[in-house]
Amino acid sequence: MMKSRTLALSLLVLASLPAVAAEKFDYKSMAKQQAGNYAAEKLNLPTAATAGAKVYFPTLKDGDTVSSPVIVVFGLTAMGIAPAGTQLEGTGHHHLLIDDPTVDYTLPLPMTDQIKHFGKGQTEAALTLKPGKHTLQLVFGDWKHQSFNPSVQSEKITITVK
Ligand SMILES: [Cu+2]
Repeated sequence: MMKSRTLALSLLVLASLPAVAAEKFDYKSMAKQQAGNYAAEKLNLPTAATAGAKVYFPTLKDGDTVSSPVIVVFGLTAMGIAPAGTQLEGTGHHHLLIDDPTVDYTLPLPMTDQIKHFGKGQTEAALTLKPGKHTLQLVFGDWKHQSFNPSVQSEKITITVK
């Protein structure tokens, strides 16, 4: 529904442009970009991270004792946030790894109870965790949920939930 409306709108915009304007669209590079995206997705090509990019927990530290729900804030330096599926250079979305799941960094991160995606661009979460020790780690992912190259991930912290 949303898609067809956007399409109709872009067709309308295209139709209302003077004929010369159409020549300003660089179809060749647009096609190249699309082919590149397709290949990146099919081959699981990692996206280059911005130099100095970092994710971290600004409000939690290793060894903290907290109560559930745990408010986890996601810190990010040198890159920006974009919703999942939106390919924009220097951006990505947060993933939170809970209790040390095994992760294959050459593939998109799966969505599991232990691997939470924040694909809407969220920068914090309220986590319901059972009492006891838990580990938390942030992994920043690209538009296709894949870890960057080099990987942008936080240290793994252990917290105790009361
Ligand atoms: Cu994701």
